[in-house]
Amino acid sequence: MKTIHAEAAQLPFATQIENVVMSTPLPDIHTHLYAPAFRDLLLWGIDELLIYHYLVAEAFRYLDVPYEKFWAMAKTEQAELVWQHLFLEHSPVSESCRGVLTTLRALGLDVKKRDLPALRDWFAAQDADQHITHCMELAGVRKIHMTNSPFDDLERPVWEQGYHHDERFQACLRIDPLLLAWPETAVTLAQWGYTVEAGQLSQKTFDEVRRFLADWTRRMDAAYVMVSIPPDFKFPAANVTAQLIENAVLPHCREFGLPFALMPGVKRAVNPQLRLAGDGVGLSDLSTLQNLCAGFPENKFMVTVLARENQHELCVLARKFRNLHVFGCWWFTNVPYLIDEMTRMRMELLGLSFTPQHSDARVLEQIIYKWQHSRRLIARVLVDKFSALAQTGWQVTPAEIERDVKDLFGGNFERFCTK
Ligand code: RAT
Ligand code: ZN
Repeated sequence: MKTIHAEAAQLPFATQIENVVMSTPLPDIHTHLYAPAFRDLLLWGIDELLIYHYLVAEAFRYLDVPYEKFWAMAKTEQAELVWQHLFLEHSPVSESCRGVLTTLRALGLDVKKRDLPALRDWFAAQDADQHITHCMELAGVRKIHMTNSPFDDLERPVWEQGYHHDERFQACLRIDPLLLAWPETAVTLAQWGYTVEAGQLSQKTFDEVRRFLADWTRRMDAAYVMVSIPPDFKFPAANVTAQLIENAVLPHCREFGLPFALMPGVKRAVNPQLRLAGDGVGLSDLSTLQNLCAGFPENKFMVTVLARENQHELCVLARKFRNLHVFGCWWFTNVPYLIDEMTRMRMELLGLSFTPQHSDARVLEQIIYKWQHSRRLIARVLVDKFSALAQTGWQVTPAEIERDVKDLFGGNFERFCTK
């Protein structure tokens, strides 16, 4: 009887929680989207949606065309192949397939017609700049964090020629080649006028790497410095990656007050023939993260891990170290089953002191489905948690619900960044 009463009593605030979660504007704190000034780097439209690397990996489950033949095709042909195999010849039940349909529906397009040429016509008629704002409104995203690499030959010239800030976008400095391909990167830095030595990590080299990081942090006005690292990454260690982190990246982040975003667990190019779709996942040794958080209390670490099996340990670490901010359900964990599990576990261990999601969108319109799907799951978890509180007699006010959702959707993150 008691439960029935509690359930009946929870109904009005369940609707309110859902409404607040579905409508609160939020910053998307990690994407691969670009402001229009970066021109072709901003991907959008139905063909790009269909050849998203998450879908390409799924399509190859059914395709028997040789990899090289697929890559030699025009994007439109690749998209047709994906459409044929993942949408027409089999029902599109995977999260990435369903995402395309959620997106089209939210844009007002009729998916049941299954009419790819008509979809192409609709996208071709959009004005790119207005379309960005429209997609952000539909997703409830108020700021898109980009992933900006000085090492990208298409992107670098835009910064060097003077990028005009677009208030919808926030830059973030991505440094994977610096930490994971030092011998080649040292040559590049030397060509750009930084006095570094590839063979020897002297104090001079660390200072010059810091000068490089400072120049690009200022040029981009970056919100944080970021790297994805393989599962076997260790810290402390005598290797170049660990040395550069300790002597250049961490002092740089301290000087500029920036979080260092770490994304452990990716095994790059498990199947290189799949190109961008060919990366895998491995279990990380998070004692590495413990060593970083404990050894550098003046640094801030924002972390998402790729392996499901690392999620619990990450939560426990965040209970020990307040300089660790847990965020997002990354890549292979960005599926309803795991978002639900991870969000519940995080809330049960960390309360509301984390950022439940980022989109990792590579194609503009993906922010619509990624956020719609995640918001629904987060709302369900919150309804359960507030219902459990109601059963104790604790009452939350509408203002408190709004406060808590705002914290989850950007408030916690923004405070962490300005600490
Ligand atoms: O999720 C993705 O699209 C991956 O390809 C990666 O880009 C990953 O998110 C990363 O930032 O390394
Ligand atoms: Zn990413």
